[in-house]
Amino acid sequence: MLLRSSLRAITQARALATAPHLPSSPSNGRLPNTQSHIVSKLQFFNSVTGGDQQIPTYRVLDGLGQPLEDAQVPDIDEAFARKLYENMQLLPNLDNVLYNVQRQGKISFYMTAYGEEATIIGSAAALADDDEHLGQYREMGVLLWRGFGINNVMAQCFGNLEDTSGKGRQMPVHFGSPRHHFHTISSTLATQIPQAAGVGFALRRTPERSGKSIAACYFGEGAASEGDFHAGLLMASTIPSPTLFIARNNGFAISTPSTEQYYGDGIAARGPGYGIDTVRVDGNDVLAVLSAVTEARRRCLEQGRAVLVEAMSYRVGHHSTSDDSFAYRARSEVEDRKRMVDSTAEEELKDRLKKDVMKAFKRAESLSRCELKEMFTDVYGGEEPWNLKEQREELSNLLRKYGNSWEPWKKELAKFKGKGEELIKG
Ligand SMILES: Cc1ncc(C[n+]2csc(CCOP(=O)(O)OP(=O)(O)O)c2C)c(N)n1
Ligand SMILES: [Mg+2]
Repeated sequence: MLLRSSLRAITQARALATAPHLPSSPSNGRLPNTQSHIVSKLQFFNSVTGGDQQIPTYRVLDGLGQPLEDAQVPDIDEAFARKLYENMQLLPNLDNVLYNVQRQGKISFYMTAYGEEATIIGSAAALADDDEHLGQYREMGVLLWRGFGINNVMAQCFGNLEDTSGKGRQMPVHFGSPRHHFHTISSTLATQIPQAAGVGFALRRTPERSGKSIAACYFGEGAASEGDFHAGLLMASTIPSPTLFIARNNGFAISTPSTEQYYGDGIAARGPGYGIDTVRVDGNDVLAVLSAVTEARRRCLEQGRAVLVEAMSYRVGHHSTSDDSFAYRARSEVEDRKRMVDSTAEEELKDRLKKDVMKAFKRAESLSRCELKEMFTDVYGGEEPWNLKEQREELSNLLRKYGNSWEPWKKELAKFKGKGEELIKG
């Protein structure tokens, strides 16, 4: 008796839950907004590819650089291949010099991209030079590919008067260049991800760029643990926009290994959760990255929707010059990986790149910083607010008091164009 009345109550509740305005389909039993099949067998799952399999990793080349059987090698000419190769050599050359320059105390900070050259250059090569780039901080190679030039790289890192990114007001590696469609780096992790979804949407709504340009957003697997990752992907999926998300999974977020960063199948497994076409690629295989990102970009434009690429690599260098990674990983582990990425560049190319980089370094080192007054310019658009006026006045007064008499300040002021005189005079 009790059982019968309970069953009746459940059936009535189910009828109520199935609101009459919902699409009726005999197969889904009027469930809202779903194509899901009805099954009578209780089954849990934990894999987006089925059969408890992980998402595969796409490769074109084997470990020795030979094409895999059945792999489709991208159709590139010799000049393009050479450009790829040169940029993949230039990046570590710049890294070597700037890392050591920081160690000598000549710049305040630096971050290398050792081990991620193929991911960064291969993906840059698959983008159009006017695709909007929203990066994390390890993607200087995209700027190199786009022709930013090593003098500009040096100027930004030294913060000298040729620094077009920010007139010396940003930390090294925080590049920005409207001309190269490279949005200024902000090291607050993952902020670029929802911003990219917005930029992608703006591109879609701009007639002359719609269907032609995408927003390309790079981030690390660590940044993908931030709420902004989820906000960005949800936004790009529900308010469709041609936004290409490129997750650089290099195994570490400073000292946190990726094994502690997620329990699921990496970052790629999250794409289908947002209804986003997704691919995982071997980030050490430049041709695979080139092919995967080319196709991902094509899909972005064709569907006007987001795509996710997860590039698997290994961070060979320390996180930054503020980090000593041998405190949390074995030296031998890094040496093993290093052997895999060791350069086989021709000596002539190596020498040429080294010379070019050293020349740019010497030049950057010899240049003054921007005028000190620039510290207060471009902070806000429009009229200068009272707080900046007050701060400038305070600095001027201090400079008048100590600028020409106290040795440490005199020495520091000598580094600026005009030696701070414009502020002293007021
Ligand atoms: C919001 C925020 N939290 C923490 C940090 C400190 N931080 C800087 S880089 C980093 C690790 C990021 O790792 P990942 O995204 O994997 O990028 P990778 O450095 O490996 O390229 C952390 C935690 C930060 N910059 N911003
Ligand atoms: Mg990482």
